[in-house]
Amino acid sequence: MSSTDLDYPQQLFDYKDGFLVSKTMFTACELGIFDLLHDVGEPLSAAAIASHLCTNVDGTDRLLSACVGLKLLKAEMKNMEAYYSNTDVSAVYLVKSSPKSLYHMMMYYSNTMYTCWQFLPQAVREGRSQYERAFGVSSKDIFEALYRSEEEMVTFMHHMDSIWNICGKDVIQAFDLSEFHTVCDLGGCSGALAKQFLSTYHGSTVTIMDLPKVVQTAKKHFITDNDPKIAFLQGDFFNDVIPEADLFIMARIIHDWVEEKCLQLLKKIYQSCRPGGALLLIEVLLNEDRSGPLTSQLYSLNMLVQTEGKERMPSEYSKLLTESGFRDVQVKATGKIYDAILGRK
Ligand code: SAM
Ligand code: ASE
Repeated sequence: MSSTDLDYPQQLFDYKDGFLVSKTMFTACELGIFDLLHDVGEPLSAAAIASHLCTNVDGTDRLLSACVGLKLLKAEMKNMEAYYSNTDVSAVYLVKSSPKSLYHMMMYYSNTMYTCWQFLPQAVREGRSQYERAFGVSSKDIFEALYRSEEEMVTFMHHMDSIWNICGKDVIQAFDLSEFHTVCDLGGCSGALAKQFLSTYHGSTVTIMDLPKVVQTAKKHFITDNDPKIAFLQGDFFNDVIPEADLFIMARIIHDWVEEKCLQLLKKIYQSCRPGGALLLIEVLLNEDRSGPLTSQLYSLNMLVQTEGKERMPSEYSKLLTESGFRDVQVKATGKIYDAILGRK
């Protein structure tokens, strides 16, 4: 820390205001400010925006102004009045109908995660999920709690989907997987990553195995085209048969569970994996020396407040895979949030 930081702790002021920044962006998304400016296609005044959205003019004016400070909106002055429009980043990522929209991710953060994180001190004291305290749902299985209503399940699934439109290609192309034809995506949710896989490896087919109510919700709310290369299988990967495959994909699965359940699941996958086959894990990674990345460190706290899992270091994933029978474990960093780990049978 330089002496100027000690005289004036800007860093701490920025951190303290972090949640004010998040909540401002979430609120602008929730109220539909970016959607309105996109639909209208021309700059609007605060009064016009408030009138369209049925919101208070003064409150809307302050929210718009803060969004300008955050570079989520641009303001231009005409006759002493500000006219607002989307910046490029808002147009691509915050407009709900955009192909790369993060709208649902923002809503999941603003509602579910924000509520859970109010109990971070309790989570650290007790070393366990605060889902029950936050939402009053008690359940042995964290996913039963996570899917406490159909609406919540749809938001969670959209949130899970949205990242793969942005960094799905990077994780799928981290290794050359073209030799694997029969692929099984365990806990593959609505199939966003499976689609990215098939758009790179045309000669393969993917079976997505997920809980029955997730598969039903995927079919009801997410499947727009009937891709013959994608099949859904309803089941519980802990208690039901895992189909045979050349390649198993598990994206953000291992980080949900305690060591013992991870090993139980990985050993079961090894049994269903064809000789010469492989397992691809997709997870955020922690540095071995605990130096970061900050995103992974924060996500590990999120796993504490929401699940029974945690984020891990490459050495921890290598150990889990090796103990389950896999060999030649390779770790590839993509430079984005999620990295890839491959183990072979
Ligand atoms: N792989 C997806 C991704 O990265 O976008 C989804 C990851 S999400 C954190 C975990 C997934 O595992 C959910 O889709 C959940 O329904 C599924 N899941 C949880 N428990 C399961 C079980 N016992 N059997 C099958 N799927 C399960
Ligand atoms: C899970 C992943 C997530 C279970 C609950 C979750 C995420 C949010 N809640 O497996 C996504 C990854 N983490 C973050 C912080 O976005």
